Amino acid sequence: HPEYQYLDLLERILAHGDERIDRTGIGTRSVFGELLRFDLSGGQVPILTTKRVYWKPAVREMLWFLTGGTNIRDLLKDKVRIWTDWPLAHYRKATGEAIAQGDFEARILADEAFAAQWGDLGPVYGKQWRRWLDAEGREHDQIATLVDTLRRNPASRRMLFHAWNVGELDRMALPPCHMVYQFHVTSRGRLNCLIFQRSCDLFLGAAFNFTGGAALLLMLAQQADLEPGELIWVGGDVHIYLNHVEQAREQLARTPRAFPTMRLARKAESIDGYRIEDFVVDGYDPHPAIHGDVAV
Ligand code: UFP
Repeated sequence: HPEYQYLDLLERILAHGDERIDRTGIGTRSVFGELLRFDLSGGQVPILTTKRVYWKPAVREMLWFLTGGTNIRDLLKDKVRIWTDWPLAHYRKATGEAIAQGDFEARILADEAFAAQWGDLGPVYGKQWRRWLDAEGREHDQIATLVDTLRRNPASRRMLFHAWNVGELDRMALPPCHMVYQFHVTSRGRLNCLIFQRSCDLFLGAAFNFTGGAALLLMLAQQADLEPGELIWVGGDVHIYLNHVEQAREQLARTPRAFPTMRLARKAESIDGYRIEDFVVDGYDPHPAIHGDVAV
């Protein structure tokens, strides 16, 4: 079962990871340089089964990246709360107000000016993917260019998009983790995607990143009239936070079940036309969710 690639990595990090204090102060066990590959050609996607993964928020996040948005307000409208921690921490620090997460989110939703001031994450993924600003002041839509190249010149070795915009890193709430996506089309018309993720919270983040990546691959394949191929994930610093160790052990005690299938119910008019309702996941029968706190 392909999920054992993930579980074996989890186990190896618990057993042999280098233990160190990280930026968040929580501490991690970490390894460097890992590769996992998942074959999507049969319709199955790597939505982990050894714990429930909330795949809809992961897909919604990917759709939000594609809109080019960088404000958490649009995510909150879809009830996706995974990016709130960073603006919330910033707000608390800047104002000294001990506001609860729910109250902060309610204000972001209710008050557009408040959202503009406190809900923006800076030039994160969406901005770089859709409106990378070069030194001459021109904007580059890397996604549109990618779709165009997939259609016109699928043998290209230059099909990628990148979020690590060095000159804008200091304005981002979090520098990109999954920072490069490279694509490859086989002679038989299968679309492969390689994700390079410089830093990976293997217990919480990875499951989301695989799911979002799979959704992206399906959309791009459909737009370019290709069949889904492999999703290849490369991790730089792959770590388990010390406050996730018990949860990881619990997950390791479970046996994976068959991966679900994911398909698109319709072909959107462009890469910008997909909605969450277009994603159909069948046969997802995971073990129960396991909670873990996000390191901010
Ligand atoms: N992280 C992920 N996946 C993501 C994301 C963040 O695993 O999609 F946005 C984790 C990795 C790391 C932390 O634990 O968030 C980012 O911290 P740093 O910038 O110090 O690597």
